[in-house]
Amino acid sequence: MLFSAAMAKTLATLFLLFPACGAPGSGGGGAAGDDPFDSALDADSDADGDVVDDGGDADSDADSDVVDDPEICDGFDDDGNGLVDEGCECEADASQDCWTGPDAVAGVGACTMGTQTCVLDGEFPEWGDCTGQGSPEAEVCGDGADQDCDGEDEPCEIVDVAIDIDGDCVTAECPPDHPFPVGCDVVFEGGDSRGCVAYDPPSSSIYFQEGDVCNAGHLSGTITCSTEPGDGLDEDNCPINKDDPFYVTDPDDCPGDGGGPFGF
Ligand SMILES: [Ca+2]
Ligand SMILES: [Ca+2]
Ligand SMILES: [Ca+2]
Ligand SMILES: [Ca+2]
Repeated sequence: MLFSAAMAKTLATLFLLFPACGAPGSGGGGAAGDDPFDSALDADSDADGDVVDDGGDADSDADSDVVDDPEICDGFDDDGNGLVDEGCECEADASQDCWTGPDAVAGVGACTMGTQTCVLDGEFPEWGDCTGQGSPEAEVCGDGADQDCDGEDEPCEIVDVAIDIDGDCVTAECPPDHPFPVGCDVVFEGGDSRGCVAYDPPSSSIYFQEGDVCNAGHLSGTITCSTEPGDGLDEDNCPINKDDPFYVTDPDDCPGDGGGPFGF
């Protein structure tokens, strides 16, 4: 087939027009093989708003949309191609918050928004990469920070509660949000070799007694409290500083005056 004169003229016109377009990234030079209308940034003018999503996809990109939206100039990656506000106009050196992940967690907890700067690349300025945005991490309970971007700091299942109690024959209480004692680490001040821990699950109270009578003394250390009931307290999970420790469920079974069950 031979080219007609009209076809040849059209091709010549197009050839002259292309280098003048100065597509982003071309540097205006238009090296051989460059296609100024096929940038990865979708800088074309086909008006369909799509970059890679023709046909409406059930995609698996980070924006969690089943069918991607067309890119709009909003600081988000609406079409799920990993680029924010590509094709949008901007003023050189301007900056804005940006986000490429799931919309639901944008700016929540550790998922802080990133920043992108408008850069002059080619003839027109355009938004650069979105950098510095946060991402979800494993939650650390009870530290006041929201690492997994669900909007809250998760309470710890177990907390250590400091105790500092004057006296002997005293009780320590787990707090309402962690009501179940599952351990302790306490020091009795006093001269008796015997110490007694009385705890009956799932009570919130632990009874501590030194010796066989209730005298003035002091108890310090920690009790460990959980959101879930435990099996009880013993030498392994609740050490005390006594050579003769007793672990019972009823305070009346601690060593006492009048010959208790342990012969004191
Ligand atoms: Ca995009
Ligand atoms: Ca956008
Ligand atoms: Ca946390
Ligand atoms: Ca959280």
